[in-house]
Amino acid sequence: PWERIAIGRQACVLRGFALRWEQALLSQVQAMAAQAPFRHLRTPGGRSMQVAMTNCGACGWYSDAQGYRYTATDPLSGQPWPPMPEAFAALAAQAAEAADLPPFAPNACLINRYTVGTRLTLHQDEGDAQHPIVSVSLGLPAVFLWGGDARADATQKLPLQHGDVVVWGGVDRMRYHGVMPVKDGTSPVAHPLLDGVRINLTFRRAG
Ligand code: MD3
Ligand code: FE
Repeated sequence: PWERIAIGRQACVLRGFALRWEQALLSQVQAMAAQAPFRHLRTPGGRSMQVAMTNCGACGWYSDAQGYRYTATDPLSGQPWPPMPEAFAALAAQAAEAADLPPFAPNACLINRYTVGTRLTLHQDEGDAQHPIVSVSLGLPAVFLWGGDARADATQKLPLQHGDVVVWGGVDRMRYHGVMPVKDGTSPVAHPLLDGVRINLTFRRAG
């Protein structure tokens, strides 16, 4: 009961694709946030990010005054990031397959938390374009901004709902993107983790 919508030559939305993993995703994110709490990272320029973040998997995305990088341990605790649950890796691999992209084995999962009013300004993700990116939306809906290869290129607005998955590979991997300020509303599923928030899981191959 999911639907695939092309948004680029090698990018698509899989509407409702994550719903069969919903309960596993919610309970596992809650468990890992108890170990590696959501926090507001600092940009290299010294600003605190609006989106709160944590990670699971062998490599965690991190940013501070020293710059952006992937770390094996959570700098807050000195402990490894929580391991990537089987269900997460399975969802990411099956989403890449559903998007007709090569086999995908993520080793990094960045977990973004947006409260009402939070946005993510237009940016480009670094990284290895050999590997796709799989992104899962949970909780409050959001409007994704989908641009081109240059910051000044026109952007398209793409509404994303609870359970939607977006996959980007190859030629679409370096496109500019962002998230419009999240509007107040109610999550389609009642869960303490989703109270007034949007959660996004972003799977990557790093290192
Ligand atoms: C599009 N997160 O964490 S999905 C990010 O919804 C990020 O939280 C957004 O942008 C969110 O960097 C958007 C992830 C995403 C990642 C890489 C992309 C979207 C992308 C690469 C190309 C195009
Ligand atoms: Fe991004």
